[in-house]
Amino acid sequence: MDMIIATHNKHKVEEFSRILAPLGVTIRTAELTEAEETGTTFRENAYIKAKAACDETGLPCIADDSGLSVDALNGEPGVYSARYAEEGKRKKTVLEKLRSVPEEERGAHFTSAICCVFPNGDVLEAEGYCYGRIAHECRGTSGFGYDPIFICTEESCAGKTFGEATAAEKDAVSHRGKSLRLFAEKLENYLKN
Ligand code: ITT
Repeated sequence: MDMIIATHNKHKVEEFSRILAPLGVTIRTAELTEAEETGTTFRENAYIKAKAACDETGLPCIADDSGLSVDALNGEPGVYSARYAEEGKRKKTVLEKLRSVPEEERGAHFTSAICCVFPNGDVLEAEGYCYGRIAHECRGTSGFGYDPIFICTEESCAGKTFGEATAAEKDAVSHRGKSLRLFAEKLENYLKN
């Protein structure tokens, strides 16, 4: 099945494509108006993006809203991950704020909320989480966003930052890997009915 992805983030397009392709979903991009993310949760923002794209194209559209929640910062940057500090200074801002925070209090997790809206109004949703801790400095150049400062403690890339992990190692345990695999299962059931 073909599906339009509602995102302006090319890294998400790459991750969606490589995770969903083996599950039988082909991701397509489209020139879309940027929807204003006025929600207070990842789930609300994912719906806002997918619904706006579906209204604009008349096709099934899928969106992800995601972010990094840091325990020692009361869950910040959370839904504001893409707007936290100036572009290029986001990782540094988190590292700076955690400068004197000890190892055992550097816990963090990523969340990915997926929402797919169909032209008939049907909605499919899925969420995924990935746990780890914040490094003391940037490590690795793979991935995007906060990847170089997020040490994943889950199996397959335990101890590496996502910046040091291969794409396959990240996808196996990442928030987006989990949310998209769950989404693909829900889509399969939806298409059967
Ligand atoms: P769209 O809204 O157009 O999809 P965006 O990048 O603005 O693109 P979000 O509003 O969902 O997307 O913000 C997510 C931000 O959280 C993203 O820009 C990164 O800074 C961070 N983030 C999410 N997933 C990540 C991942 O897998 N690795 C590193 N950082 C991630």
